[in-house]
Amino acid sequence: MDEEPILVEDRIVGPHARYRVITLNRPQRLNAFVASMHHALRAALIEAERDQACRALLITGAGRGFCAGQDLSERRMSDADQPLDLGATLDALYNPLIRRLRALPRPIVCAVNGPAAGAGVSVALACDVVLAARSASFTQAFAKIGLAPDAGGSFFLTQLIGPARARGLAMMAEPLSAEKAESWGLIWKAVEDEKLMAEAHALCERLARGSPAALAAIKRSLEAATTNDLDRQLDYERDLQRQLGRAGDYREGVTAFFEKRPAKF
Ligand code: T3D
Repeated sequence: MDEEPILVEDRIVGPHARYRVITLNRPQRLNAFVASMHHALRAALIEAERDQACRALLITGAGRGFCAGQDLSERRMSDADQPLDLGATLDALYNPLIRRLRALPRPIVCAVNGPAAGAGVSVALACDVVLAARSASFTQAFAKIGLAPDAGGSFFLTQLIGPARARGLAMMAEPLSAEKAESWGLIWKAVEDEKLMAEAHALCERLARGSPAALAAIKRSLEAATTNDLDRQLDYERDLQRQLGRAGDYREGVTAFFEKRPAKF
């Protein structure tokens, strides 16, 4: 397989606004991660952060799958081989990816177009708005290969659906349907298969036309709320709002409200 491990395409929505579509592109292996895919994805995310006109991201998978986590063909061992240090690959590749997705000051939409498994689920859940095709599924596949959820999987599951469901999913390693993922609050929405990409693009276009300052602040604020108590979060919200209130997007938003027109950010 020597295709590009990811495909990157920009969609223009205005003179200074576009969003970037990143497609994981190893369809024969359900877009499982290899080091080259990590490196390409890292470069694309750094570039998206640098580019002020890139106002939103869409992450999806090529072919019939979203992402099957680590490519296990890179992890085959004979009895004679030394044990692998999986902590080292998490440190070097997966954990920086999850941190980067969470810290990126742009909204990230994930379109889960088919099976997501292992760290593939974690990558989806690290995004801001997760849509999934009705035929897609989410599998905490780790237990089947003698591992525990990683790349933030244990954190996202307990945060989003609570410990009881998180334990069941992680221990049984059974696929969770997109519909159940929606009804449990793991994702934003399950969508008819044929409508998934149109809906994901419409969402990105809408976000790319939105206030970059507000969207970046919302992302930071909701991230901070996962660890702050109410007292600290009230202070955090005050400080953010103080910054936003001094910025041009707020001025334009209020002016547009009174002029009864859509705001131009
Ligand atoms: O290692 C480290 O650095 C630590 C980090 C670990 C992070 C992790 O993600 S560990 C977890 C790794 N992932 C898995 O264990 C998932 C394995 N895959 C599956 O459980 C299933 O394939 C799916 C539930 C994702 C989808 O099932 P299904 O029935 O729709 O498809 P399939 O027939 O199983 O797979 C289709 C092909 O993709 C197949 O190849 P073939 O037979 O057509 O040539 C299959 O081998 C390949 N494939 C699927 N997942 C992987 C994979 N090849 C390599 N690695 C995979 N993860």
